[in-house]
Amino acid sequence: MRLILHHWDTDGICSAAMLFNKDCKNMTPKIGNYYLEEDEIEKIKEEKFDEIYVVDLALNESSLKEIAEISKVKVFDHHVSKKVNGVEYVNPILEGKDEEDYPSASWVVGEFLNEKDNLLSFLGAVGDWEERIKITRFYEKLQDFMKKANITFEEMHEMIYLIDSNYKIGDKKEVERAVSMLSEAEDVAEFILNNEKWRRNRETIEKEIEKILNTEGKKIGNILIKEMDCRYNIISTVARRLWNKKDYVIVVNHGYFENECQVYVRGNNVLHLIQKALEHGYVAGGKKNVMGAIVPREECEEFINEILEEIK
Ligand SMILES: [Mn+2]
Repeated sequence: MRLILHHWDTDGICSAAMLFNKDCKNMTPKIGNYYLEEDEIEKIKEEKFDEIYVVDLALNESSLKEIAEISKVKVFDHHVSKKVNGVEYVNPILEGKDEEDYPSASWVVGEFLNEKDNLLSFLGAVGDWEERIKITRFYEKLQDFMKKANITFEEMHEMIYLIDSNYKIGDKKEVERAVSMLSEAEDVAEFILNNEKWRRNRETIEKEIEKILNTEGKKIGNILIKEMDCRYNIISTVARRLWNKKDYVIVVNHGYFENECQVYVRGNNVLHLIQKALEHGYVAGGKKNVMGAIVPREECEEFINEILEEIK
């Protein structure tokens, strides 16, 4: 039996669905965690898997080391990460390939399985890049596919929103179920677009986001600060919608974790902020335009002040 450990977003779910068969089980970490908790490791130990695939998941080094001691581990990914000894990697980015040629884990998996011409493989890429995929050289491939499959970009986008509604609403079980369902669906597009449960999720989330966008934020110079108290994992969506693509926006959610705050910053270059968060020992990550960090409640205010000092 093989375990597929995957990210909870569209790319993670689609990549896992492509790799899934009847000899697999799949699992996502607790949503929001980029590591495995003690009981999750125990569970993996008990099941005595022959092999573990880690898919589109930037798992922290110590979790990866722990599961590598339990079983053979193969990582399918497109994130930059530090290699762990004894783990096998299918990650062209680590071999120096360009992210425009490997925009998602699903595309990496598609190449591995020789199934690139697959809706799931493209969905992962659109999920990770959204509109920005249009300014990459990958877009030509996507356009060819959409034309052949008779699917519009808006429909692709809609599918992503529906798949992602599961993690945003915090339904880990449904995230996990989605993998086998997508892998077994006869018409994947139809299955996603007509999924009643996912559509209801989407409405709930959309209402919540609207509510947050309509509350007043705080402005310090050009920096917008928005605080929220929401039990859904929608902070990245809120931050993206608030960002005007030139100034900084800081979003803090007090309501998702019990003892920590989620902190998101969007700006033209926030790499130095990721570095800062990591120096504090926080679970943090991101890309050039976005930083996400999980900050202990009592350190949150101070960390925000530190960010402000850094960027204003
Ligand atoms: Mn991804």
